[in-house]
Amino acid sequence: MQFSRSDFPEEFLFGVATSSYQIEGHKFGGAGETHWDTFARTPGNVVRNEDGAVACDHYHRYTEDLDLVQAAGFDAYRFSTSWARVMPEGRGQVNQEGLDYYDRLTDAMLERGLKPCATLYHWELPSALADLGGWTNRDIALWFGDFTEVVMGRLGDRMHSVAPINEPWCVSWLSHFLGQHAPGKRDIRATARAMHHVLLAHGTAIQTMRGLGMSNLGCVFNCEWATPTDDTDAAREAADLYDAYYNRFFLGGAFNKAYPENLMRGLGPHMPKDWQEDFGVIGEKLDWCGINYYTRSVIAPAGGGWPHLKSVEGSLPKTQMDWEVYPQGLTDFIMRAWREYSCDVPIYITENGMANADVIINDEVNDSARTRYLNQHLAAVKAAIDQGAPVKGYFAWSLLDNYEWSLGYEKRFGLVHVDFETQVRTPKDSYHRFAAALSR
Ligand code: IFM
Repeated sequence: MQFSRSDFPEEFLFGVATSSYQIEGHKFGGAGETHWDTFARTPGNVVRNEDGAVACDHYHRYTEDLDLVQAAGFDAYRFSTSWARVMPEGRGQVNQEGLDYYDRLTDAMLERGLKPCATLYHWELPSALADLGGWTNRDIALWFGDFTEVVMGRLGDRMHSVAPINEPWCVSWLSHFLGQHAPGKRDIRATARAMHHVLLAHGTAIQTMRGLGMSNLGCVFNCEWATPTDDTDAAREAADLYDAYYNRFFLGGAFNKAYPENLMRGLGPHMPKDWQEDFGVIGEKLDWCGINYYTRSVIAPAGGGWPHLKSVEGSLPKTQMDWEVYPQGLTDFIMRAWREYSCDVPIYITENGMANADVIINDEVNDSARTRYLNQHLAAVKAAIDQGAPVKGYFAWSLLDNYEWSLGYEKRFGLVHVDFETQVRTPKDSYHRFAAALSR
């Protein structure tokens, strides 16, 4: 690594991130069925129809995994809680086994000196709630508030930080407009509702946690830089609209209590009734802003229906996901979030990393491409800090190779290699280099 801990401000947190469905093994511990289980079982949705039934078996191996986090010298561990593990039907009865598991997990972090950074929802919606319309049903905000109360009523006294929902764009647009994630809808009315309700649920959860006396509450946005394909007005407008529904809708709703006008021209007719009246809840004051950053998209105008745009192939080097490596976008997003949205509250990079076709040779994984990617993006964070941005931490995605949603187990994002047959963990070269950098 080209950096050391001392290159960053004294209190700067370094961590790794994971999520429940991607690593735990959903079939263990009495968890209820989720929309990802059935989405994965439906042909054509997920590579080889793979699901999270076993994943990395973190449910049983969490102490071994947290030992790896501690041994590398990380300060914090970002994890998520599975709604269906805690409340198998999404409402009503609590699965004590599930709640006990998160209780043990939390204590195991604290015993290792790791700060627990929770995300309440990272995509596995209980099927019983999906049956009721899931994110398109306004009541989801209330159901989510109840779930928040149950989980944080038990864990809240030991959390370092909490975000209600991971990546609202993925929960709504990716899953209801593009149909690439569960529930696999492609419907503009469903999309508009899901986009608004995901923010309403976010605000409701923040209010619930404030009611429990909790602090250090934030939101985790996935941000993707939109570059116009050329210098024409049409390309610039297309990129601006992409930026509006990917980035500005969510940042703007949560921090500025407003949605982008160019987006509302197309989406407005499909929004739920009286949506403007919900900003009091959606815009609940936050203590920090989380940015997940991986790549940019190059955007061109296109025919067909609204939004009349498409992503086109860019010219930069790409990762195993086919995502362009564009570290400048991270600096630019931090500066923009700071100036236009989060202002004086701390910014955390809550996810950043790359998938790579890693293989074990002689018990080692040489993933120099990942080390290079991490170096470039940490330099991008540093550049923003040097310009005055209040960035207070960085979490690498991910600790372990895991279930990459519709791409199954093929794409490897981990600092630690996982053999999904034997569950053997092998720290990659990037893990060792990160550990060395943190010790300096
Ligand atoms: O694996 C995902 C994670 O669940 C959310 N953020 C992006 C990661 C890589 O695609």
